[in-house]
Amino acid sequence: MEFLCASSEGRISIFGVPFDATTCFRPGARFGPDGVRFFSENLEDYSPELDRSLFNVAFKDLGNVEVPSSPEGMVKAVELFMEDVEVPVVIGGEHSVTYPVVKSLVDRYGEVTVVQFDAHADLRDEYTGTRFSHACVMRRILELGCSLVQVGIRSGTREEFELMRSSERITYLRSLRELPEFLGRINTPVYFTVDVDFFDPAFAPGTGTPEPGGFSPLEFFEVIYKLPPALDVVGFDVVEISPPLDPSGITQMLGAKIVRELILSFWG
Ligand SMILES: [Mn+2]
Repeated sequence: MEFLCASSEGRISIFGVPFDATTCFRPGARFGPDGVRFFSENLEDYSPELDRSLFNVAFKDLGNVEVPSSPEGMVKAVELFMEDVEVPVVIGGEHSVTYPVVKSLVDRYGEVTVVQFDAHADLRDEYTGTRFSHACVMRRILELGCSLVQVGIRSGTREEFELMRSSERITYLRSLRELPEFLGRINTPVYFTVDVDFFDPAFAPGTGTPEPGGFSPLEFFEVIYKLPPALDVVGFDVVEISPPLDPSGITQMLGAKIVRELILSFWG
């Protein structure tokens, strides 16, 4: 099954990374890519807020990357897959899948600003015996030389929050409303990573590590619509959607709508 309105051409490529081997609490995100594709069938191609349709944007759905169960193997497999991808739209999988995608983009563009919507800082140096855990992904991305903009973070260790406050390459935005103005001052290519636990568990219960006190989909989309039109967006991902924990489907449906609205906002 392909994502709604996918075609055989275009420089934008959707692909899934069905990997959740480092998930510490409740796995299931490996079923995210196919779940989001299934629920995309229930979406309209047309976004009334943007007055744009997916039929007017050429994008492919390349299916899922074949990933081994080791995090190091996953990183290699996704990096290899990225060689044939110009503009990635990635459906996870757990958050660790973001690392090899951003690494490939940094190799290509030299400098990338990563905007992270998430409940968790993901800045641990090591977790459960691996440095490629989903709890370490933003620490690894910092090591690539990226600037990091964190939005919605409300969970982490004291050390992670101290790093957030002291690092010159991390900007922590307390309010969603500050994001458009902040990104208006950025000159580098930008990559967006949306961990679905950024949203309040009331709106997105189908995720492995829910964290109360999050944002609503309406607040998120209103900010996306206000982003500067000249922003050089080189890709995005939606991660941590776990279909086994999402019997009503609303989290997968939210993931599908994020994919549609971000494609239409950035490249429509
Ligand atoms: Mn998270």
